[in-house]
Amino acid sequence: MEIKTSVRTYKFYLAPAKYRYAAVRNCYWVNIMNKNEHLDLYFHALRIRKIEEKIADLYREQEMRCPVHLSIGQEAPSVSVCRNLKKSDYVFSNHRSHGHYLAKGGNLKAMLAEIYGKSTGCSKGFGGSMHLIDAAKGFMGAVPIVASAISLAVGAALKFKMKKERRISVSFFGDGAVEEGIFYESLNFASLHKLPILFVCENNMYSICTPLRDRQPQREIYKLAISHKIKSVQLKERDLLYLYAELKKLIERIREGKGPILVEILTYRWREHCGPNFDNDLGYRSEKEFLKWKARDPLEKTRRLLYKKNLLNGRMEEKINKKIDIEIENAVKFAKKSPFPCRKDFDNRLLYA
Ligand SMILES: Cc1ncc(C[n+]2csc(CCOP(=O)(O)OP(=O)(O)O)c2C)c(N)n1
Ligand SMILES: [Mg+2]
Repeated sequence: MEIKTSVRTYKFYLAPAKYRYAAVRNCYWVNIMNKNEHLDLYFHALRIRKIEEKIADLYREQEMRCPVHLSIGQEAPSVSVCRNLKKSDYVFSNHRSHGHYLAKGGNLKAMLAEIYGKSTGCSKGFGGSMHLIDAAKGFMGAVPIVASAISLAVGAALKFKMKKERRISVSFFGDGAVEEGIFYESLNFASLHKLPILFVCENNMYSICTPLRDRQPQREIYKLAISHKIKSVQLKERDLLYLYAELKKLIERIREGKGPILVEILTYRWREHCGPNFDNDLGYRSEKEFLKWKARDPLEKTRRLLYKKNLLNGRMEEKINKKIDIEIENAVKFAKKSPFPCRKDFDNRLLYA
């Protein structure tokens, strides 16, 4: 029996024990999932990437008048968490929310219309990219005030627990959010009441242009949860199949009523903090660092893995790409031709900034 590891092929039974265990560890997530799950993950991550690349292209036309925080390069956390959730579970998000919204099943047409400020948008054109919501799909909203949605997710988890519902609440936030007090209050409360909540810290090492090392003492973010007696793990961005399998175990544990978990996922934003451009020339991070992370792209790693396992081929890839392209084209057409909110839509509404 031969088991392939990412390093080389071992004759499984002849290999020393330490290599045998490593080989099994490296492969288990490929074996426990079925073919449809593999392709589903790849499809959704690719879809998010292509949608955001389209937004980046169209942004130059200056018809989208709201800021956009793209998650190109960071699709893996969204997909590997949200594809493990049920429609009835809740997701709360931050300013970089497109991936979370789409992976949870949010409506693409309503998202693009919102970014174009149109009345058919998911916030009726009043909110823009940072105020996405699709309550029917359990995406309960994006809030751009850093860390502020963490407490909303805790509130939802409290409701699930009080009503004895087997639903879970998920809070996505960045490494910058752990510098806010509400993060610690939320961990404290969730731990005390053993709430069904998954805290997901997407650590891309930057808060706008300031690196982690200039903002926080040198220690691992996930370990902050230990003092609150919350189980916590750090996951490195590998392929989507691995992340999905790891998160499945964690999410099942929460659903069984075993209390909150904090997961820190190491990731990297490819484009500028806000906007469609690359910004490696600004001087706060280097082209070399960007290229290092780009070479580790979980989406590309997954694609290669699927080819290797004969789960994907050129024809299938062409079909997947075409399906996504057509969907995006239709959604853009819908958003562009939708009307702006009219004067009377402003009556009795709160406006967001
Ligand atoms: C309370 C608050 N402070 C400052 C800001 C301005 N701000 C917007 S995004 C951002 C960076 C957040 O970094 P992080 O949480 O790591 O998320 P990332 O942008 O890296 O995904 C900041 C400081 C804000 N929106 N809210
Ligand atoms: Mg960050």
